[in-house]
Amino acid sequence: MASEPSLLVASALSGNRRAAGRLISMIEDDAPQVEQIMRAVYPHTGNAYLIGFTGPPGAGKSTLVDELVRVVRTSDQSVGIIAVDPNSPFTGGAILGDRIRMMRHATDPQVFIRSMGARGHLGGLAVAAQNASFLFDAMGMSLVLVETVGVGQSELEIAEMADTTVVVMPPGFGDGVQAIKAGIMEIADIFVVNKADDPMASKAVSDIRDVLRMDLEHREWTQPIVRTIATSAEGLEDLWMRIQQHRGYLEQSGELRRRRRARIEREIMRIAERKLLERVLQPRTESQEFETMLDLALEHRMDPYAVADHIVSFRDGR
Ligand SMILES: Nc1nc2c(ncn2[C@@H]2O[C@H](COP(=O)(O)OP(=O)(O)OP(=O)(O)O)[C@@H](O)[C@H]2O)c(=O)[nH]1
Ligand SMILES: [Mg+2]
Repeated sequence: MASEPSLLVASALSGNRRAAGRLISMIEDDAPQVEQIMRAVYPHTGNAYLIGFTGPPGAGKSTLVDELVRVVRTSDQSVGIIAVDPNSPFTGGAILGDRIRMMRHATDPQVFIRSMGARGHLGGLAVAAQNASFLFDAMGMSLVLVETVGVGQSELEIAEMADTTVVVMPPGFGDGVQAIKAGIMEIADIFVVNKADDPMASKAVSDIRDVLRMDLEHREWTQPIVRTIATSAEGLEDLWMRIQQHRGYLEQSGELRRRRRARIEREIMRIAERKLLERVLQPRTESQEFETMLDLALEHRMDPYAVADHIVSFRDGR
C-alpha cells in the first residue's frame, strides 16, 4: 500500500524525506517500478538547475560542495546533493567516510543529501543519478549538485547531465594535463584549482591556461579558472558568481535549451533502446528459429550479420 510507487511519489513531493529515500533506493536498484516512478515525477520537473562537480579522487570536491551549499543556503534556496562514487560499495544514503563533512547540512530540511555507489553496474549509475536528480527537481529543489569521482567515461556521462560542469583539479596533477586534453576540456564549463594554499597551485593554474590556449575551437564561453581553498571557504563566493555567470550565458544564448534538448534526446534514446531490446529482440532470441540459426552460424553456414539481420526483420507472430 505505502510502497505503491505513485503514492510514494506523492508523499515525497509533499516533503516526506523517507519516501524520497525509498524512491532513490528503488532508482538505484533499477527496480521494475522505476518507469512508473519516473512517469509520476516527470510532470513536476523542469525547475532545478544542475551543477556537476567532477575531478580526481581527493581533489576536494566534497569539501567544495559542502561549502557551496553553505553559500547557497544564505539565499534560502533548497539544494539536493548526489555524491556518486563508482568505486564505493556503499549506497543506500550511507553518509560514510568523507561524506561526514556534509553532516552539518544533514539536519537542514532544505538540503537533501544522497550518496550512490556502483553496485556493480557502472553504466546504470549515470542513469540512476539522472533519475535521482529528476526526483529532487520534482521535490522543489532549486539546485541539484552532483559530485562524481574521477575523469573516466562514466563520469563524463554524469557530467553530461549537468547544466554547468565544474572540473576540480588539485595542484600537482602533473600528467593530469593529458587528462584535461583527453576529454575534460570538452566538459568543463568552469575549472577550479582547489587547495590553493599549496605552492603548486599557481603551476596548476598556468598548466590549465596553457591547455585552454592550445584549444583552437571557437567558444563563446571562455572557461574561467577559479582558485579555491575549500577547507577555509576561500574563493567560494567567486566560484558561485562564476556558476551564475555561466548560467546567465547559457540562458541568454539559448545554449541551455540546446543542452537540455540533447540531454532529453539521449534519455529517450536510452529508454527506447532498452524497450526495443526487452520487447522485440529478447523474445526473438528466445525462439526456436534463433536456436537453429545459432547452430548454422556455429557450423559457418550462416554469418553472424545475416543472423542479426534476420532477428531484426522478424515479423511478429513468427
Ligand atoms: N590543504 C587543503 N586541503 C583541502 C582543501 N580542500 C580539501 N582539502 C582536504 O583534502 C582531502 C580530500 O577532500 P575531499 O573534499 O574529500 O575531496 P574529494 O574530491 O571529495 O575526494 P573523493 O570524493 O574521495 O574523490 C580532505 O582531507 C580535505 O580536508 C584545500 O583547499 N586545502
Ligand atoms: Mg568526495
